[in-house]
This record gives sequence, C-alpha cells and structure tokens, in this order.
Amino acid sequence: NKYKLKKKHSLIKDLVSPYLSSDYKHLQKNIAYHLEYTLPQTTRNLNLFGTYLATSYTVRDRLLQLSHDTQKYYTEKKVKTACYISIEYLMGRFLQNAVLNLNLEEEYGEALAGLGYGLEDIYDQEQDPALGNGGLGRLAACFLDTLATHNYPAWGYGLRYNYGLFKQSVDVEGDQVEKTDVWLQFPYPFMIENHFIRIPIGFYGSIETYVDQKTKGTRFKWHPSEYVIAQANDILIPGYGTDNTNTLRLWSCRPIQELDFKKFSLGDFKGASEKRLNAENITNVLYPNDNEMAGKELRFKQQYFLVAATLQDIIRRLKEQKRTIYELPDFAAVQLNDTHPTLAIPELLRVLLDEEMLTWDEAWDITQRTFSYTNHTILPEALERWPVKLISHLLPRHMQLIEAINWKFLENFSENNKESGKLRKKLSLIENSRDTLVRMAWLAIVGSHKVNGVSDIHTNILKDKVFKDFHKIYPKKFINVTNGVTPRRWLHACNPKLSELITATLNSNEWIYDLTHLSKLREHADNEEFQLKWAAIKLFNKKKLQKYVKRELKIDIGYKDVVYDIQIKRIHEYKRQLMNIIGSISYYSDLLKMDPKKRKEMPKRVSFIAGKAAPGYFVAKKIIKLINCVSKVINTDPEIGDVFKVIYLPNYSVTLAELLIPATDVSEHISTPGTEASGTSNMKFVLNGGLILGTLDGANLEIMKNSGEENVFAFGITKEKVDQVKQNNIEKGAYNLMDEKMKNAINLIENGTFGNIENYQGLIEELKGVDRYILGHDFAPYMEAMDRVMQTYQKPQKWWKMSILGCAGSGWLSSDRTIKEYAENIWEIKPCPLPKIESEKQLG
Ligand code: CR1
Repeated sequence: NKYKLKKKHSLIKDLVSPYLSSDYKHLQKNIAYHLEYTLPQTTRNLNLFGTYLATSYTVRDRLLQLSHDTQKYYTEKKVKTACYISIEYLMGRFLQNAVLNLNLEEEYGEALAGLGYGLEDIYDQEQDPALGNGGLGRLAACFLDTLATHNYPAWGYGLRYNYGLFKQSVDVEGDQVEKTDVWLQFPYPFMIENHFIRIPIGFYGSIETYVDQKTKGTRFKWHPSEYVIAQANDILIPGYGTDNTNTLRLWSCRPIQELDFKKFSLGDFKGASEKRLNAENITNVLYPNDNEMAGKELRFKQQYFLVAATLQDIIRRLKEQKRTIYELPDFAAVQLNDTHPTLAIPELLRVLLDEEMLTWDEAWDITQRTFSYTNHTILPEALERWPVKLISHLLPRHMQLIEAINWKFLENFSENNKESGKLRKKLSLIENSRDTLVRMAWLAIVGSHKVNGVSDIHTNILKDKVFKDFHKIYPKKFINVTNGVTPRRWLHACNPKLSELITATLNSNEWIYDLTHLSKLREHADNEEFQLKWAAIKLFNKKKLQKYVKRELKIDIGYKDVVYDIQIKRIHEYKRQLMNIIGSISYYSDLLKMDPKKRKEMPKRVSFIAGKAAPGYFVAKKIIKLINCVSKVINTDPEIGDVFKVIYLPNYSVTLAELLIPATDVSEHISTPGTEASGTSNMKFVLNGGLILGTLDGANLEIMKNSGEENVFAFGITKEKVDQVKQNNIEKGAYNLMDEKMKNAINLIENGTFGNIENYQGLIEELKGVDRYILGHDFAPYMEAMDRVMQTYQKPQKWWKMSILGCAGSGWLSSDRTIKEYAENIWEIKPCPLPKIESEKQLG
C-alpha cells in the first residue's frame, strides 16, 4: 500500500512538473488558464484586477508545489520546527514579495507585457492584508521571511480576521475617521482554505473529578459546554533564492453546526443562525490596540481559540510521525509572541495531564521545555492581566491549573518571615487588587525556558525593573534578542534602484541574504561619484512620493533641496508625535518673525507624519487633529510658501511605508527614553540611507553603536535620568520648568491659531501639569538636533557620507541575524535546505 502511494505521488509530480516550468511562455499559459477556468467570466476579468488574480493563482500553484516538497522533506528528516504563535501578522502585500523571492520577476514581467500589462500595475491591485497593528505584527512577518529564506523548518500560527485593522481617513475637521477593512470582499489567492484541517475548540462547562484506576490518584476532565471549529487557512511563505517554503496557518472560527434546523423549521430564523454568528464573531475583528490591553471577553476567547487550535495541530503532526508525546520538546519549539498566546501554557498542561495521562512533573517539564516567551513592551497599560472570574467562567479547568502552577511555584518561597511574604506577593501569578487578576507575563515566565526582550536597553529594563524578582530566581532564563527587519522587503523590493546600486558596487547580490556584506560600502562613503549616484536614487524616490502626495492630497511639494523629514508609527503619547508637532508650531512661529528675505533663503523642509490611533484612544486622536489643523494653517500661509510644510498622510500601512521609507532624508524616533522597547522602522530607514533623529531609546542606541554615533542625530537624556525629571515635574509643575519656546508654541494653540482650544484642552493640561513623557524637558534639545539636521543637509558631502555609513553599518539589523540568535539560543533548530535537485527553478 505504502509503495503504491509513493508511486502515485511521483506520478502526480511528473504530471504537474511541466505545467509548472517557469519560462515566460509557460507563465503566460498558466495565467490564461486561470483567467479562463479559475475566474468566472473571462471577458469581464480581462482587466487589471482579473489579471492580478490570475497571476496570483499561478504564483500560488508554484508555492503549493514547493510547499509540498518542503513538508515532505522536513518529515523525512524528522527535523525540529519552530512554531511562532502570534495574534498579529502584518504581512504587507504578497505578490511582489513572492515573485522576487522565487526569482521570477523577469519572466513574469515578460509574460504580463505580452498580455498588455505592466508588472508594477499588477502588484498595485493587491490589498494589503492588515492583520496586525504595528511593530509586533510586522516583526512576525519579517521573521517568517527570514525563516524561509534561511531554510529553517518553521510554522507561523495566527488568526484569520474577517476584518483587519480599520482603514483611516481624515475629515474636514482634521479628525480620524475609521472604516471597516473588508479585505475578504474579493478572493485573496494567497490564502488557501485547508478543508482537511478542522479542529474542535471547547469553551465554558464543568470539570469532572475521578480516580485513576492505575495510579489511584485523582484525575480531572474538562467537559466544555460549547464547541466551535477552528478552520485552517494557509499562507505559503517563500524564501529568497531557495525552494524551502514554509506555512503561516491562520485559524478562522466556524460553528459546529451551520444552522439550527429545529429553530429554522419553527420559523425562528434569527435563532437558527445565532450559534453560527456567535462562532464567526470570534475571528471577526482584529482588536485595534497597539501597546494596550483590550480587556474584552471576546479578545480572551480569541487568545484561547488561537492557542488551543495551534497546539492540537502541532500534536497531531507529532503523532502523524509516530512519535510520542514525550518527544514534543524535540519536535517543536513554541515561541509566544508577547503574552497574548500565554494560555498555551495551561492548555498544553491540560492536554498532557488530562488527555495524555502524564504525571504533573512530566507534564510541567515538557511544557517548560516547549515554550519560550518574548516580551515586547514595558508600558503598564499593555501588560496583560485577566480577571480570575472571567477565566474561571470561560475555561474552568485552565483556571484550576493556573492556580496549581502558582501554588507549586510559590512553594519554593516560605511564608515564614515578612520579607519572603512580601516576595511571595510580588511573585504570585495571581494579583489581589480590586479584582483578582492573573498576571499573564508572570505565567509566561514561569512556564517558559527562555524569556527575551527585543533590544539591549529593553532587556536590561526587564531584568532590573519589570521582572526583577524573576531575574533573581532564574538569571539564565532572561536573554536579549535585538529585533531585525528583512532586507528583502525593506531594501531589495521597496528600493530597487538602491538594491541595484549596492549589487553593482559590491559586485554580488549576496548582501540580500547576508546583510553583513553591506559593510563593504564603507570604502565608498567618501567617493564623490558614488555619493552622487546614491543621492540621485534618494531624489528619484522622493519624486515618487511627491507624485503620490500630489495625487492623493492635492499638495504640491518640491523634492530637490527639500529635506523630507518623516515620523511614521502608531500615534501614542510615549512616541511623542505631540513634541514633533509642537516643534513645527515653534518653527513656524520663528519663520513668521523672520525678515522675509532671510526666510526665503532658509533650507526647505517637509515634515511628514503618518500613523493610526486606536479608535478608543482619545488623546491620540486629539494629537491627529492637532497635526491636521496645524498643517492646514502652515501649508496655506502665503508668507511661508514652500519653505516649510507639515503633511499628515492618512491610512498608514505596510504598503505606504514601502513608499515613504526609501524617500526619507531624516526620520524621527523620539520616544521618551525607556519606553520604546525597540522600534523596527528606525532600522528600515537606516537601511535605505535615511538618517535618524532620535532619543537614547530602544534600538536607536544599537544603531548608534553599529553605524557610528557621529552618523545619528541623537539628543536628550539617558533613561536613568528620566525618573528625576518626572519627579521635578511633579514637585515644581511641568509648566514652570518648560522651555520658553515651547511655552510660546503652546500659547499659539491656546489663542486659537489652530482652531477651537477646547479640542486641545486635555493635551495642554497634561503638558503643563505632570508632563509624564517629559516633552517640556526634551523640547530644546530636540529643536537643537533638528537644527543640526538642517545645517548638515547643506553640506551634501557630509550628509551623503553619513547616509552611506549608516547603511554600511546596518548589516546586523537584518532579521536573519535575529532569527539565527533565536534558532541557536532558544529554539535549538537547524536549517534544513531542500536538496537542489528538486528545484523547479532548475527544471525551468
Ligand atoms: C514595541 O512597542 C517593538 C515591537 C516589536 C512593540 C516596539 O518598540 O519594536 O513591539 N510592542 O518588538 C508591542 O506591540 C504589545 O507590544
């Protein structure tokens, strides 16, 4: 039987192989095939969008074959896999990335040209699947690209939300308007519903206690009272220049029963669909909060749904390989991306104890060896704590297990004296505040064998402050793994001209998968001819952005001799977009006071800001409004003309970032020291020759170390001094300590220059009162640093040298380096490249 099956496999492979060869004629045939047979109504689909769909189906065909080969090979080799569980993935558009990674850009270009379409226009048809909020989800996407590129056996696990992150527009008043992101309205060819993978997930119910006849010990069994189905939807992840193709599996929630026929027959049509709607609700919407806990029951359900489905899937694959449950830690390394998937810990424990009948010690040992946890933030409002009451209701057995874990853990710390009593309270997984709450980060630490922060400074804060007591107990458990970004999307794909120049200069494209090669650019940093080429590419990219701004916002800006200054990220008080805009007000006021002749000669700057605010984050929304109102006043002031502009770009997304980052001269990363865990866009800017105007925070510090301090416009105090400044603010009142220029700018807001002051009352009161993020204190150094930026830009040779050296020092910023560290220091997994013989590229 086995022999027959093998024969069948190879027969089918032989049959499809010629279909999948990759010369452009074949691609064209494949595209025509899909136009004709996959999409209904060819004639109507013979347009850009239809052709985009058909093209995507041909890419998907290729990926499917590579993925089959990959899975087969991994299984044969019995490799250990990394399983990355994340409630968010911010993948960005797929088609261009896949075509580039498959190294088929030329062939597709030719094939489509023959049909009368340009590749770029086809790429442009794709929606940007926004299944994440910000850095955390984008990091996960970069990791997937690296894992495939470097042939690591890996799976991504997440949720397939019906509606992604809201679409943002700005109304005439300058306010953010949110619209549902109906991204599944049209087919999305890169996501493949896998009908064979359907997993039941329970909720609620009761716990049965019984005596195990063998051991005479007490055993428990959870009887959920409600079930839903987790349906797998697979996105195949190609690597660059390799056949290895991994899978991102996204779960969507289906009802156990589509329709209640009894209710339907009785005429209760609404009731008949109620269960279906309730189930679908679980994966309906991505919670739009970044760095903030939502605290809603439905979100908690999402979290459990994600981990329960994922663990069942992993264990099913383990057993398919005829391996025992004891081998789980050698079969899969499961990474918890922040605390959102922490319920995986009690869930695995439950499976091992109640279903696999292991002893506690065995089960706990396997659990700890399987999981590791990454912390992404120290902001208190983001640290997840869930009410015991809610957990007990939704997942009674899990709550019981969390209590047991806590009890066993605290056993090690005696209750006898006052000191250790205090310590027990601090260490307890369950916090007794007004509500009794489970501290998810504590649970994640105790249940994992490794815990990591995402930059040097962040990990040190975890060790010294946030998780101090745990660090004392488990000093070896805590390690740093500084974030990174994939150079494929964030240089090679988004900045093709720079990519070409680098390849030509280094005489090799090896840098695309080994970014350390960029260091060889150092020798060219002073070379005038090279500088000119480098600068010309920046100008080209600025022009592209200029066109976009004209088309979308009807604003005319120059691009030559204009500094493009950009701050793009989620709007958050700690990221201090407010300081940026107050800086612009202050600069505007200085310009107005200037002699008109001198003003005209001032170096020109456009300040771009983009980023969404969580719909419930009132303060952040007011900041957006202020930016828009300031922008309106400045941009329409005839006195200012083209010397200075402030532009807010709506609907920030991965796709927009791909346009903005290559076009940036200087980018702002100006968080209060100690608040931005890492930041990853800072890395992308440096990679694209953008300079950084930044505080001594997150990965900025490591960029300074690697690209040279002299190549970064750094300003402000170290994190150690922040507490003292905050204390001074509290004691003396922030307004009394505030810089005069900032006072003036605030004055302009208060006297109505930018519209009704009532809109900004809250913002101003905070700045004048406590000023938690110490804008007042940092304002003068910030303005001084911006001044340095503008001065330096007037010296092209110096500027471009800094730009080139920044890029040359960014080899370590690659997520390839990051993943190598995870693989070696946490997961203990190894690359497993497919033998080249099977390569369909070689066949083609
Ligand atoms: C951090 O704020 C970091 C990313 C990725 C974010 C940002 O500084 O670069 O994670 N944290 O590590 C986050 O989203 C929930 O926390």
